[in-house]
Amino acid sequence: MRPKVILVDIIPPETTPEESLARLNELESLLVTYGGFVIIRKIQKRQLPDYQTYIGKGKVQEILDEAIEEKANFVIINNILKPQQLYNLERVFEKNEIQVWDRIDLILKIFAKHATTKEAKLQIELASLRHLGPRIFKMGMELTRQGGGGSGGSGARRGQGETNIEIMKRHIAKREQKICSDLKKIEKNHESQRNNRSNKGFKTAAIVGYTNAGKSSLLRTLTKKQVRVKDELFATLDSRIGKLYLPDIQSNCLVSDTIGFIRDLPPELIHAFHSTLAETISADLLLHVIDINDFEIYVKIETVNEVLKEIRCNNKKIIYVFNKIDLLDQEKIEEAKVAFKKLDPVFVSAEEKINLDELKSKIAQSL
Ligand SMILES: Nc1nc2c(ncn2[C@@H]2O[C@H](COP(=O)(O)OP(=O)(O)OP(=O)(O)O)[C@@H](O)[C@H]2O)c(=O)[nH]1
Ligand SMILES: [Mg+2]
Repeated sequence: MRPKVILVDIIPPETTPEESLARLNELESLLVTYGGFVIIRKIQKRQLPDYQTYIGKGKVQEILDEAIEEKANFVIINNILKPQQLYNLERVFEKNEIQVWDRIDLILKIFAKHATTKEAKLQIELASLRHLGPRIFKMGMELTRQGGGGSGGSGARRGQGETNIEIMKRHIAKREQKICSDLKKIEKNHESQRNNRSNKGFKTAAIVGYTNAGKSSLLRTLTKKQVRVKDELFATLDSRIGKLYLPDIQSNCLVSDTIGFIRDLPPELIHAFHSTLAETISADLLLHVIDINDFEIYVKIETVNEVLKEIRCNNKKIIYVFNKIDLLDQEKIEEAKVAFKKLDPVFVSAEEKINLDELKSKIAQSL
């Protein structure tokens, strides 16, 4: 049975109605990708998150009452919560067998569902450990307190609680170390493949962009590489490479596809995917794919640019590729050409194979 979910978004008071709707719609798409369905959507304006529970005491009670009444399985909060806040919420909801997730929990679950390669699986485990780790410590601290950390507690029992935390910490640290060293080995392997390719004189172009923009579709169209294309967020979690012939310079270049970006991703999560993003980081050129029909096009371009900055790729050469023009009429395309003139973009349709020659020429000129 698909889990029933209550979605909650806490937004700053100045957020416009369109923006808040778009945020919730994106969260709902994430949830659908995960396999759940929404029963209640809640938006609350708040200048500052509540220190203890993020959403505030009154809201906690309100949501709990509704969750019980509607037999919800999950409450998902569209923000990044502190471990203590998630822990406090979990304590309230778990009595009714309702799980509480934040945005990162949900994204990690989708990642886990889509991961196929060993590399992707390890990276997700690393990201999960880093996200969940502090919450596990909080649980350990709670044990300590229950075990008699207060003034009346006995030293021996407090000692037991501390031991629990220590054991958990050690266990997590050891696992993290092991994953990092396994990932390093995989990365080394990729690196030598990359060196091999550049020794052969291949130039590389890496496709980047917001999730669902059509990155894998573009790779498939340009290089005939068989890759997963799906109307889902985070369909791709690993990097794929295909060969593209550029008639203008009569030579081949390599094009890589990678994981899509999304707003509100903490840097730790991006860094956990370092190994997958290595192809992007080492590329000679970036193709930033943008869904031209996206209502939030400016926010998404900015989000991708921010992630590129985070992985220190913002100074690379970039071609802006506005995709899915088959869904727009000519008049709208002309409008977009004017609006985005400064980016000097190429307007294509990966699916309908429109304007690919222009894109190839531009790639050839930029390499
Ligand atoms: N109409 C139209 N749809 C497209 C085009 N390119 C991609 N799509 C659709 O957009 C959806 C997402 O495409 P993908 O290529 O999987 O997008 P992605 O950027 O790789 O997505 P993630 O890997 O999930 O981040 C799919 O349903 C595609 O069929 C296009 O040129 N026109
Ligand atoms: Mg993809």
